[in-house]
Amino acid sequence: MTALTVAAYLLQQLQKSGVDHVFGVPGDYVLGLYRKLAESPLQHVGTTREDTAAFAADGYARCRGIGALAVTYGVGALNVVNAVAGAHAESSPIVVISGAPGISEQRKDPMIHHRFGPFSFQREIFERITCATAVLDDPLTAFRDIDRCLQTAREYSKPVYLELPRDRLDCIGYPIPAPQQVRDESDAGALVEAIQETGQLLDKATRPVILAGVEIHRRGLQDILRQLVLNACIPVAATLTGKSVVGERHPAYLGVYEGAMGADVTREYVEGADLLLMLGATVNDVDTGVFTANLDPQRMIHASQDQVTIGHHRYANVYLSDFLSALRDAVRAHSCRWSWPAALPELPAAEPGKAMTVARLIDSLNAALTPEMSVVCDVGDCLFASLELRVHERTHFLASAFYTSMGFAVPAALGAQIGCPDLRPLILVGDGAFQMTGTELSTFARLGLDPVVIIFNSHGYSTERFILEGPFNDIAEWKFENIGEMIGAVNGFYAKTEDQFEQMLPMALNTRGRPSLINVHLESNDASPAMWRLAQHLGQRVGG
Ligand SMILES: Cc1ncc(C[n+]2csc(CCOP(=O)(O)OP(=O)(O)O)c2C)c(N)n1
Repeated sequence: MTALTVAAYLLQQLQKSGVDHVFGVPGDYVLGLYRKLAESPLQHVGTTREDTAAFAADGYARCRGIGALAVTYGVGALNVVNAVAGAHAESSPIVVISGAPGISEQRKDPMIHHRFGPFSFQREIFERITCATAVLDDPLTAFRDIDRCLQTAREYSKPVYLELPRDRLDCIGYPIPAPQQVRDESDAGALVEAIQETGQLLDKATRPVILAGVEIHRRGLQDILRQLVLNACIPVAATLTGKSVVGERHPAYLGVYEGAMGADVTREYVEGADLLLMLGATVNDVDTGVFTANLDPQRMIHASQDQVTIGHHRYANVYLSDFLSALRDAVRAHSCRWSWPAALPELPAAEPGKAMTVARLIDSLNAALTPEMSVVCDVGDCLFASLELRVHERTHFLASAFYTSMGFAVPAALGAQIGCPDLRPLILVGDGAFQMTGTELSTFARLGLDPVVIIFNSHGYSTERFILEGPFNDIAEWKFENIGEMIGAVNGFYAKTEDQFEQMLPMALNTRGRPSLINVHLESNDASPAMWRLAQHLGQRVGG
């Protein structure tokens, strides 16, 4: 076996684990690695900022199973903290590689640029927002540390951090085998009993419903879920963070359940179930519509990542994947008759001169969506509006729906389109969020990629306005449609009325090889149906 350097091994193992692209901005502490990257089969994708590199790696990971970025010490690494914390909260496995001053440099404790405290600080910060970290300072253990971190990222579907002192890049490492991480097995007895009890309850139930959540996507269980739904003939709703874990145009699909924020029909169906199977669904304020969900724990089977609870019974060490597979195999196959309308209603013709609304915008996008498109959505009312959007296939809806960091969508879509080039991203983003990271469209333009960006331009931070009105929610009005003049070839459009939008959307969709953007002017007092439902439920605006 030929001897490998630490840098060569890192790049080789990244590629073996499924990474073909590394996002990031260079800097002198990481330049050595960038040189090796340029000589390797991996491709570097330069971004305009480090945080957008991390969002891009996150989008890439959600499509491909793992993503990576490489940044310089201090200024670069600290720039990615929010995006990496988001990937941690959202269970997206990204590998953060930071260059660092050499170990021999660090020994003299010098005041060198980008230093912000003891040299150990940076790793300590990342310790708290990743599931494994390593400083590759010792060639004897570096290979083992690399393997441990990559394995852990996959196993837990969370970010990991690798720090590479610049004088260790070319050190020959040692192939000490990593301690085999044995995947935890479900407790066989508990699994059998959990399946038995579930089967008995299902036999008695007359209106069972599945509520599928984000863990189904992160553990790659969509196919098993689909088979379970079809075998058992149980209709299925998704949570917002789990949106698109089941095909949203299938007749078994009930829509997104989000308490008072979700559509009434979905809410009534889910809350009216006599048995609710919560599969991989997390309980948080987003998925419960700010805790307006009304679900009875006594009529619920809740399978989370490593346990199943049925009423007061808790089956510990029963893993979601094992429970789902066993349940799929245990239920009798039926030929199903779904009572739910599969087809979406026809889009009424645009009324010339009629002001565009959020509701109409979503209806128009529903009519235009194809199975070759993914939807990448930012935070703000576009996220709530997306409840009504029906994407074609599973996992084709990406959002920072739980961590809710503004600025996610444009860069995450970059990673998604590079990671899965067969899917063209439709990016939904508010004017505020676009002002944060929208200039990353420049990278799409440079690479000849062609997302379609829809700016929900409600003239400021309307989600915040809904909670508390004030001048702090006003932002500058940008002519987003002219962005191409500055950042490279972008097809820009401005639409204020239904007919203008109807004319421009096909033009945007028909342009390939460069991004298109439609700046959609919305009235400041307009909002998504989900937002109106919540306001109605709460009776009044908080503090408004
Ligand atoms: C990075 C970040 N900063 C602040 C917030 C708080 N926040 C949530 S929504 C929102 C307004 C978003 O404005 P815009 O993108 O225009 O969408 P809109 O609410 O108008 O639909 C803000 C400031 C956040 N979620 N993320």
